[in-house]
Amino acid sequence: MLLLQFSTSHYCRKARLALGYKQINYHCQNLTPGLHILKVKPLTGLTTLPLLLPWEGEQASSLTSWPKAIADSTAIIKFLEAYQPEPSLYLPNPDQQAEALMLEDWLDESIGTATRFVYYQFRAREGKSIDPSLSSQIVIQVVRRQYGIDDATVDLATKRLANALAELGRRWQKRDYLVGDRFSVADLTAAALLSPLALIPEYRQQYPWLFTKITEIHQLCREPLPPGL
Ligand SMILES: N[C@@H](CCC(=O)N[C@@H](CS)C(=O)NCC(=O)O)C(=O)O
Repeated sequence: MLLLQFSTSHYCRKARLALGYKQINYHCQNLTPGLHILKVKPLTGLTTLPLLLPWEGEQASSLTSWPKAIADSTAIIKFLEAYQPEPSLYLPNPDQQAEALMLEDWLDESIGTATRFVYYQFRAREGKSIDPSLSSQIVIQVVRRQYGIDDATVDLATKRLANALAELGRRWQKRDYLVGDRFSVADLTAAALLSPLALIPEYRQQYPWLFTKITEIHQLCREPLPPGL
């Protein structure tokens, strides 16, 4: 399998965590932001990464009626569950599974975006010294413009993150897992999409339990720890 990715993207990290959890052999190809569109759009019609090419590098006999290219981390996990059901990231109890998928969607659509806003604001300001090179600062400015990251939107994202962390903390501190009594797509998604916060000192100080959890989940999924951990 081949995963097309941006090496620093937290959504691509989510796909890698799922592949690692299932111990599926795969290769990564890192694409250049902007130029990636030339390669990605013809394959799926979308411009976002991650993108999984399940049969790239596999024997021709593996070619089946399964899709040739899968865009979106949620669709990638759904595909991996069908391709290799064990160990499962989905829960056997239908109500708990519905809750896990709802949390995955909330984390993808709301919290992963809020993390991006807070992270790129930090990298442009207090965290500029992490990589003050011109090329890095240009990428940061392009991302800020692309997503409309400014003081007002970061303020909203910061509040959304605080509410999300209160809810996740309440669940994770009560039990080991966000839903049910075993690891699921909900835990994996939270660990991936909140991982950029590991570089921000305020979050490290205020939410130590979060980074313990992110570390444990990366170890479980055999994925190198995110920057800062
Ligand atoms: N819902 C998507 C979000 C993916 C996403 O936002 N990817 C960003 C990188 S973090 C991207 O590819 N941005 C480039 C673009 O939109 O052209 C998923 O879960 O895969």
